[in-house]
Amino acid sequence: MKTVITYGVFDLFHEGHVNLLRRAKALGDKLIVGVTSNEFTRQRGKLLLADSLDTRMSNVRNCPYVDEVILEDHYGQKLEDVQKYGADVFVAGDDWTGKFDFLTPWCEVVYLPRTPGISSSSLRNSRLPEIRFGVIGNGRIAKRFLKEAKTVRGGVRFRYVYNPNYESAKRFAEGYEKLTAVEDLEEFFRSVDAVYIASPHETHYGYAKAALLHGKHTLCEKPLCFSQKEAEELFSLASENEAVLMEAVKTAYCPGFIKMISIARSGFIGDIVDVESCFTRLTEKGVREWEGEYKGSFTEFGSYTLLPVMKLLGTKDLDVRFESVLDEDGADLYTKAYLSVPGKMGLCKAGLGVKSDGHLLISGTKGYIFAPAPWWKTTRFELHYEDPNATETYESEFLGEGLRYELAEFVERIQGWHDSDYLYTKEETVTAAGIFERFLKYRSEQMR
Ligand code: C2G
Repeated sequence: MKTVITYGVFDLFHEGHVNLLRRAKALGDKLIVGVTSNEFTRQRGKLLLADSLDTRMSNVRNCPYVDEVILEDHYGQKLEDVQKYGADVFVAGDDWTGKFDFLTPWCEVVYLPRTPGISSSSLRNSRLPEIRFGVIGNGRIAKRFLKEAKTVRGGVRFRYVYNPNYESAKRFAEGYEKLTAVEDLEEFFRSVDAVYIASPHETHYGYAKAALLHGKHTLCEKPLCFSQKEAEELFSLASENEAVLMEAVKTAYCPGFIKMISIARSGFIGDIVDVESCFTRLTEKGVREWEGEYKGSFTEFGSYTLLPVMKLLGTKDLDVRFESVLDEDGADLYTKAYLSVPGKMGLCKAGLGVKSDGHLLISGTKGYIFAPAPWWKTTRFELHYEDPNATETYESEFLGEGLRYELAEFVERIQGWHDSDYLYTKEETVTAAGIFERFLKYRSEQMR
């Protein structure tokens, strides 16, 4: 009996897949197919899948050429499976030619010609409604964002860029094939379905409000705004105008951070009592971070440091007080925000003018979680207990600059695949805005 094995994601199961499976089966007597898990698919760089794992596995199982379906969820598994199932032949499409030659000591490796003209990506793109995106502002973050956006499909098309300085927008657009600079803001809003706001802090609220009033889905760089009332108003506008509103706190959408928070909330280290987070980046004077009403360290990094504290202390009855070291212009070089709810406390440290270790430490009644710097790009975290031998380490991928994850989430919500904001809730955004409001008041009082 000759066993053949092959693997794939099999999203939107199509004729190309069936052809491959038919020819694979013809090479032996039994065909085993590994279907890639969602997490492993994401780890390999594909962020948006149209079908659930259940659907993808059933489609493969119902294909008449398939005898057995297994789950593929890690690197190295193909070699393990070839040995475990005694596979005689390994099959992949010829888009993979050469990639699996390392299996030849154990089995025959065959690359079959792909069926031309069809792929899961082209189906996803043609079935999903196109989302015409516009970006407001064309600074450093916009550039990084557009680079990352290329990895997120799901109908996303970045088409327009707006900047009150039209010449600057035009120069920016020249660097991209299909991006057009628009001079008039009204025309910009009329041309798009969704906007990404990447302009200076003080303009976020105004642009977000205008975008939502035009019924446009809005992804706004952090901080969304600097008062609780404004944040509440923006969310009301979003719901009245049936638009998705998300604050782009990238860490909230990254797989490693999501896993760490879920583990912390699942009782692994007992009850959470203390959360300490720190983000510093020494920054020379003369750039945006040191200018304007919202300059300084806490407004720059507070959105990150507040995130794990709000996730683990909650937002209800959250008390906060601050200590800052200010420069002669009233910008905070360094800020500590002390947060508390009954029985729990948190500390957020932010520095543009002071360097500290950017780790996250979550302390509980049975142990603690430690994520080393840069914890906001969570790739690794450790669980420690009284018994030093019981330490556990968790790892997760963090692809590129990590901005792709927030965009993928935004796109999933726009496409209506789900409507939950659990990764970064409205309450969390509103609470953070309220904390910034209190901070600005504290800081101006210090200057008197
Ligand atoms: N395929 C094909 N013709 C197409 C499209 C896909 O023959 N028009 C083949 C692919 O080459 C692959 C299989 O169908 O062998 C599954 O394709 P995908 O679902 O796109 O999965 P992929 O990302 O290629 O993962 O072992 C390799 C990977 O695990 C396969």
